[in-house]
Amino acid sequence: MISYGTQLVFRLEDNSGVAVVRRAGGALARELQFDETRAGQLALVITEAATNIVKHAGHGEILLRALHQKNENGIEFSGVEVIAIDKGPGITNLNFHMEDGNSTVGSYGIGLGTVRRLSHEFDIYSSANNGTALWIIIWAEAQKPAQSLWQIGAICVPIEGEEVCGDNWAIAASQRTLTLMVADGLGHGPDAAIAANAAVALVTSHVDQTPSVILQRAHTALQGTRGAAVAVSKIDPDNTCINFAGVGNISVCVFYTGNARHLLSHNGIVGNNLRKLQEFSEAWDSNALLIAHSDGINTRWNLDSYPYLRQCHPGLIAAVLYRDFSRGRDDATVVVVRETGMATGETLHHGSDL
Ligand SMILES: [Mn+2]
Repeated sequence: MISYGTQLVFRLEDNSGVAVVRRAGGALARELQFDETRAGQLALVITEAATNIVKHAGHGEILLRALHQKNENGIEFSGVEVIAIDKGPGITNLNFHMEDGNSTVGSYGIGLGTVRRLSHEFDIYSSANNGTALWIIIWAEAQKPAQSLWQIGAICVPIEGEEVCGDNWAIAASQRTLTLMVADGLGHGPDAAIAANAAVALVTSHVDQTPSVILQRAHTALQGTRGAAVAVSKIDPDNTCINFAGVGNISVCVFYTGNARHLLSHNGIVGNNLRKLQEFSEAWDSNALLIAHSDGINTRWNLDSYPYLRQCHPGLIAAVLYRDFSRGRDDATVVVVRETGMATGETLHHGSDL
């Protein structure tokens, strides 16, 4: 299971922002002890992504964070996740631009084909007039860690102007079950973060408990804090079910082939006012997709209006939903989970038939 560092957000408005995000990537590479070659590759990839945003879309965002993953033999991998999003014109001939040497920015850029070649994980979603989203991981090591049972994508960013995020999320695996919590501390800023962090800290230590027990523990742990909206989902693929308990405004939805189910949270504030605690169970299958988000994301999104996005890596799905539905006046969190085994990453996904 991957562990995720704090996501850093860079809002790009002009070329001066490109250097800022490149330097931040350099700092992450040093922290994670990337060798010179890998650090250089990360810098190239970030520069290309950031330059493309400024050049083609005018503005957009780059999100960076450190990743850590231990494999079965206890060997630790460190990597950097790069997400680049814009609402620009989109790339009209994705296949052409994915070929090595075909640059989208004329003679200076390295081109998307090179970005893909330098990245261990790469997925892109672009649609005409609706922008481009890019999701990349570069590991410090030559080889990437072995694929785990779960594919996870997550965005968790503070409202503009705040240093810390008042939302938080955590994922923990026990055998083949996966427990996910999304928590939104009341309001935003440091006090909201204290509440959200106290809630998500329980996930690893309570990974064998049911969602309702975890929620009850969170209620106790959050006494004296501002309180939070908290939703806990536990996916059990062997028993083809997902168990769920939530209090407050966290939206959780499971998508199946052809239909979807919203999981119901009760009103209340964990740590303050837990009126009703109820656990629900829904079906899970190996093609299902879980999407959970805080109320910093508008609920009016519809996956059907994004052709092929469902097949993309969850990191890309989270990025597109954040890009298009972030309310902009609250912290925003989206977590997307699916089982591995679906073909992703190696095919190109177009948002429209260009
Ligand atoms: Mn909120």
